[in-house]
Amino acid sequence: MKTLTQRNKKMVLLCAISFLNLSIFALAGEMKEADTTGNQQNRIEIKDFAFNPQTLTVKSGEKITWINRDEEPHTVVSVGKKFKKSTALDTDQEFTITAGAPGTYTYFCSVHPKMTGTIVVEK
Ligand SMILES: [Cu+2]
Repeated sequence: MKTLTQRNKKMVLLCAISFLNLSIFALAGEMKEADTTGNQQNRIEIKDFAFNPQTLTVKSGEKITWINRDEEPHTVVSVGKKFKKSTALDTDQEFTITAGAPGTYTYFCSVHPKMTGTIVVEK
């Protein structure tokens, strides 16, 4: 009888350990997922003569990629030439820069100057 109780205790302990292990696995999985998202590129879609999202917040050193989803050519030009300008982007063509010093950067499309967007670079 005594041995049975001890065995039961052992089983309970084993169950607890495997449950803990599972929780740790779940936690590690979540952390990995969050990490992957953080490493993803920051994308701005150009569609229907607008930059989407209109304002994008990134961290210094991260890449920012614009992609033109319109049938019209568009450009990305920094107000005050704070970063390199793109060529005229054809449909599905991309343009990438690396975010520099923290600050707020506005840009526009030189073909359609009413198209504007903002990039906020954080430390
Ligand atoms: Cu345009």
